[in-house]
Amino acid sequence: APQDTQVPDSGLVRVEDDRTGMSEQSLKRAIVDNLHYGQGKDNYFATPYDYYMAIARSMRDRLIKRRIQTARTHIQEDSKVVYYLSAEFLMGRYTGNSLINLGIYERVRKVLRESGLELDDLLEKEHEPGLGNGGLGRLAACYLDSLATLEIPAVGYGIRYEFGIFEQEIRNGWQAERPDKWLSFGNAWEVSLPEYRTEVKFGGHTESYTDTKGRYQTNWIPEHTVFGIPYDTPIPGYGVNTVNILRLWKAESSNEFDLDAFNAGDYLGAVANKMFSENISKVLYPNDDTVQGKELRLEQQYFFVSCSLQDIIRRHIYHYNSLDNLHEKSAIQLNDTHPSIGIAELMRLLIDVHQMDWEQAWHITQNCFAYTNHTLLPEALERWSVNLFGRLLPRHLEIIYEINFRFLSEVRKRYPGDNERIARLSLIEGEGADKKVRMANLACVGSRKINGVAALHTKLLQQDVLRDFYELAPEKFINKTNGVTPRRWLLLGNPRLSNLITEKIGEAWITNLDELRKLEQFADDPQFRQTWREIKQANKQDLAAYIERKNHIQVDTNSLFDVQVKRLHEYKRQLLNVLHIITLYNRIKRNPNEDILPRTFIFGGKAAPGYFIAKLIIKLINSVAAVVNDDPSLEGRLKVAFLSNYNVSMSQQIYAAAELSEQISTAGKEASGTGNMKFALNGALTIGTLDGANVEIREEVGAENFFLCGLTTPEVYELKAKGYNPQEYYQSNSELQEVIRLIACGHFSDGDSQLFRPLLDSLLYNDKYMLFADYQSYIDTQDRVSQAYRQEDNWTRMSILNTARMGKFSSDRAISEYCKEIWHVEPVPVEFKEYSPEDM
Ligand code: Z57
Repeated sequence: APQDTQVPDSGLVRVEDDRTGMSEQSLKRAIVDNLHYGQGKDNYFATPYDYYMAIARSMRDRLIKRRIQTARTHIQEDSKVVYYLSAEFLMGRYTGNSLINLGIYERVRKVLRESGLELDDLLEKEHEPGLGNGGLGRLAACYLDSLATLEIPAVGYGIRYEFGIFEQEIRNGWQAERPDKWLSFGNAWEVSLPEYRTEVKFGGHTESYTDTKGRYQTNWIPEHTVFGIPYDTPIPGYGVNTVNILRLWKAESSNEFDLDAFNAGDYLGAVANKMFSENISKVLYPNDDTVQGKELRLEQQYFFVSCSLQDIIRRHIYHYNSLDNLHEKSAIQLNDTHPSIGIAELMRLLIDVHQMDWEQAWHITQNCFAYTNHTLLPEALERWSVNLFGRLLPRHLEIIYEINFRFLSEVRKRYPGDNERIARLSLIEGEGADKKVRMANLACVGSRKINGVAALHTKLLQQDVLRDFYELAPEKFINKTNGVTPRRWLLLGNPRLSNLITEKIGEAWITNLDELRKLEQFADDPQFRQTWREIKQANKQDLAAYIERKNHIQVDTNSLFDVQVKRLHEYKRQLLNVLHIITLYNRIKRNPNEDILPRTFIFGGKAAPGYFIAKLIIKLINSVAAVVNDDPSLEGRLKVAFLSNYNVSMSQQIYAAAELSEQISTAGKEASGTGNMKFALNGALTIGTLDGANVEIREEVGAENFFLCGLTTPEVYELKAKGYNPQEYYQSNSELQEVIRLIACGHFSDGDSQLFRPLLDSLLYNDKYMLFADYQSYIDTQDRVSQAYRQEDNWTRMSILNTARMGKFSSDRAISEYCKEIWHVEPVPVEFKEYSPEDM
């Protein structure tokens, strides 16, 4: 063969280097390469979006190389793997986070600057993946970051929704929803793997038969089948070579199914069926902390769980050629009850498909699964009607009945004759036509461990919601207080503060958040305090500019930035915050010279589209804003801004600029909260009730650095038991009366006294979340906040101490506890090997 002397053999090295290299030169070449061959543009034609795509692809290349080595290492070492099953992953933008975790954010910024491009502007072109509602979905995202950073083999499994959480617009003060078309300009981060498509059955009936070995078997003959196509996104750890994956399933119609209809000549019918199948992964249900018992939702849950378990089994058999040790090599975490159908599905796969006997299958299943509960609200507990369930998943209903029969036989032995207890423990609730499958009970029975998400929440689970299960198997219960990733929530979101911290104490805090304690020594250093304040001030200015641009409201950056951002829900009590704003408004109106601390009240959050009261609260906030912001007699002392379409990207900027964090849920209602942690990490002080993780935040930062208000959980229970009457509080509080009357007379609604009636009626005559009971305590505490803010030096000191003492709330701490106490998995370090010709 002729020698190829024309081509210099360093050409091969250059291609490889462009995809993995970390030098300025190779990064620059990589971006140009991806711009040309990924986007088909040069610098004349390229838009900022093209540049964003080129940067994203350049990072993806680097991660894919490490992903391949991670996967190889996990197989070579027979590693146990964590599978995190979640209907939601609220990831936020990937690209900035990848730059951070690869450790080349500054370098890429410099490279781009040399060509007149601003990295931060380009990163804003990424359409945020909003495949979650709120806390639960964001927690899953933080946990994936920590799993990779701790070098734990892990896969996140979920649904590739075509439409994520809706985009919120404010029209005339009201929330309006628009679909989130996040995929319409392509997704640089995902890789589809059609060869791993997985079939999922729905409907039909079951038949039993005796196989050739004389064993009793069941066959499920479905009414139709759907394919799941996996889409992988790499999840890099910080400063390590481990790259895990998030595997999301997209529903596609199965060909066999279509063919029948096509062959029968029913072309349009076949296409309609195709659309039916593909509906499954179409849209995220926009409810947080409540359930909407819709058939499509159960289809979604079963669809992604079945795909994921089949995927786990496929890879396990390929590796070990047996399922006997499945539970020794897999830990499957159920993120709430949404994936809990997995318990019945794993039983079905082991028994019907892999011919295992019941006892062994049950042993494996119980030892694979663990269940995280995220709520105490009764309206958030999933219960599916047996009717619907049996129609959609006939085989699973049989399996659930069998699990229940065996479980209740054991319960009866332990508590003979205690029929009420047996009825409460049963996986099936009620009688006759409205029988329900209780998914939390299924999750408890089928799991080895059950955890709550904050100390108080776990205690209340044991005493209340899951009391019978706790009495039956106390060793299953364990607390795992939530945590948040310091990479996104400090390093990426607050570069000014991160730089200061690193300057002072080095960078170890990034992966060991307890290191922040070293900041305590500077809490009394005037120079440090000054810098600390200047940073908050600069972040406030950035946010003020955003508010000016979006809401056309001018805010005073010397005012206290008082922030409540979270989903709209009555139990979170945004309305109590509004009552305080109106209280201050009335005080100024009563006495124009009253010495009131200037405040900017910032709100953000989405209401479930069908949650009328939550939407009316948004309308009220905007109506109060319209009156307050324009009133010259206030001399700019009070401003209210509702920021529309609150999402992960926006929240990063808000936490960095916040000074007061509103965490005022009715005690006993918020399971944990995680926003509370992000605020304090960024130096905001908390005004909060003794609820969820607030209790532990206060313990860590010290009571003197936390503004406590409201009833405690036992006080709430007592008051409820003796018969809570909001009128008692109302009649004896003139300031509260003044507030309510002002809303009632239409002051904030152009004289319309009916508009806010539903809110006022619910407060005056029911007040389920006890706003009136906590009103005075909240107002008094807010007055203390105002005084404290005026002692600038001491406020700064408290702010520094809040950040310094947030170590516990790193998701790295939470995940290492899960690893040791629930999953029994160990880190598996991954080596980075450059490309070599043997890779072929
Ligand atoms: C959700 O975001 C949470 C609980 C739920 O049951 C559902 Br559904 C969605 C939240 C809790 O309300 C928060 O208190 C908690 O911090 C978060 O889950 C993560 O655990």
